[in-house]
Amino acid sequence: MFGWTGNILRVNLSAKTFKKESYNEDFALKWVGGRGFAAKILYDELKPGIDPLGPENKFVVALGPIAGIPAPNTGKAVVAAKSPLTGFYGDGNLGTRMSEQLRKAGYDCLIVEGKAARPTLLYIEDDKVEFLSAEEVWGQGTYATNAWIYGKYGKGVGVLNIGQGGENLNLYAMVRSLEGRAGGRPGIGAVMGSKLLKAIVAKGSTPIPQADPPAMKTLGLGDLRAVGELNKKTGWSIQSTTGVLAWCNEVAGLPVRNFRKTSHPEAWKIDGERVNDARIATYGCPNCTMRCGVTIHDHEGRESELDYENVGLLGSNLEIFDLPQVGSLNYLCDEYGLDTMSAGCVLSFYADAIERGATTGDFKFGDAERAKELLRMAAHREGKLGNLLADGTRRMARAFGHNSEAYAMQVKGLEVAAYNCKFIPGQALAFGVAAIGAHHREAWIITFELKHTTRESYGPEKAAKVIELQRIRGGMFEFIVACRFPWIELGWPIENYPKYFNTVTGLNWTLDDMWQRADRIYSLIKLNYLREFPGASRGDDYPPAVWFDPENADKEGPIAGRVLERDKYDGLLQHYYDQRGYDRRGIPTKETLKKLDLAQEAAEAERYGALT
Ligand code: PTT
Ligand code: SF4
Repeated sequence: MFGWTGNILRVNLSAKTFKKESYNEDFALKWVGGRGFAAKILYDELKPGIDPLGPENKFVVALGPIAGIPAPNTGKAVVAAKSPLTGFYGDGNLGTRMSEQLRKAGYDCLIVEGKAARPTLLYIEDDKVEFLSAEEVWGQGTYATNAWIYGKYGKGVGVLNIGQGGENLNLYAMVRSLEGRAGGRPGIGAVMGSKLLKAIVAKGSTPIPQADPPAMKTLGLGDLRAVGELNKKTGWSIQSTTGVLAWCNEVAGLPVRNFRKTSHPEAWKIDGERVNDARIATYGCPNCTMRCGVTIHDHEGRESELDYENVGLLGSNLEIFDLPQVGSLNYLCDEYGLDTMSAGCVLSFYADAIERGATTGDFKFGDAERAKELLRMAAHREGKLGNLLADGTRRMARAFGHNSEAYAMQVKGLEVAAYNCKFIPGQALAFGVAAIGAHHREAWIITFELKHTTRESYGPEKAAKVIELQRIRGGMFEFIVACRFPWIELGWPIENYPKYFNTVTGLNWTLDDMWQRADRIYSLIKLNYLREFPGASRGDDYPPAVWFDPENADKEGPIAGRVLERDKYDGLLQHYYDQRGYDRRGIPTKETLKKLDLAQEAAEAERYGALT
């Protein structure tokens, strides 16, 4: 077997034991790696109903066949667990040298079980595993923790760590890497915190097994250079992801005032041009010649790395149009290890709920200083309010009542990304049916929808596009494990990815082989959801109710008077189910499960009444 090490490292923090386990070729070919490995392992090993913050939950780091190989943008890793925010499978994908170092240590996957007795740093070096004290940095943010680790081990190691948010079990706490990236939106950092696992460091010395190393070296290094050239030519990295803000504002798709409005005259103050003007440095993940991270000085003079999602949800959505202040909120999320996207939605929901009279409080849209205090309180679960804010919008809405769930911007418990779908049906569907809740990772259909189709359409072509993107974005890139940006932002041909995969593994897969695995993994995550929530219905695949509310329509601008239409959305959802081979409740049919080779997993789900 080439491309896979064939090994999983299983660590038990309670017993301070570890085991090198091997897996066979059938497992590798069926689940490939990354999200595929994580979803399968967690499905098989976790009983439905367990407490995500209890020792029975497992924290998984999973890599894929091309992760860590010098080739375009392979410096990524998947982190996964049962999510404390959504109650079912959750994951994230972040830039980290772990991708290479864990594989060089001999493992494609790490499973962490149990709970440590004291704050722990898990150190992995080839066959050695050590359970070291992290008490010195417990209570500290990710910047100090990264500096401490850097001081001990230098820069060549793979590092994942958490901040105070993860330690205090904030339900949208993230995992952060030494490279400053963050992943695991649905509270995967809180799962690390629940295990008193402050950090993981990995270092390896064995080359990753490859079918044809010289061919891969020539191909990978040549393509890294070519992607770098293409990037220079397109100029994409000048604004990077923050370039999206001006476009969203123009097409009435920007979140403003808890998604009440879709554009704002002051949006230009925080757009990509302003971010580039304020740029002080450029960041990149390992094996990347695009380097999309842009840092600016925040209000307090610290260096803060901005992406579109962060600016949209901590900026326009809170009506904060002061870039350094947005930088400060972003910095605090990184420092505490909170997901900027959920944090932005939590704060905007809180301001909205106060304004609409569902609760009382002293926070208003536009108040950056109070927003900073609220983030601190949420990260530390300070007092009643801190606890409330740490639980995410769905639980907050349940606590507030007064029909506030209608404008809590989440699907399946995960807060929506920075695209205001008041009248963008395809993107609304993409959020509704995204595997782990309302993440744009799965299907970012908005540009296709607004550039190549009409906003009015709820036709089958949009359902088909969502599935196509789910296969590519939520599928292939998540199981071979590479960053999707060369493809999506520079138009780097998608056919290159099976080429890298085949050169590393010695196989001969086509894109269709990739899509087959993508569909299997997507449906396995669906089974995981159904097993956790038997009786789930198509209503679970709806976006927030406020997007259907005529009272919430824009009063002026390109979509004045328009919102999503419920009966038409329902029709679009049905197109999606039909094309996926799911029944009217959104449950995969027996034939579909058989076709996807999920019969054994389906039988398991059936025991919990998930398919009836
Ligand atoms: C991702 C999500 C995103 S998606 C952003 S900005 W984006 C936010 N980044 C955060 C951050 O930073 N700090 C923080 N405290 N919270 C944050 N929350 C948000 O997290 C990310 C890039 C980006 S920037 C995107 S779109 C692409 N995502 C990829 C993906 O998901 N898969 C893949 N194979 N390739 C991808 N390439 C791009 O990577 P989550 P990252 Mg993160 C600081 O993982 O949980 O999915 O959350 O991944 O390495 O930080 O890079 O406009
Ligand atoms: Fe990381 Fe950006 Fe490069 Fe992707 S394009 S690997 S997110 S720096």
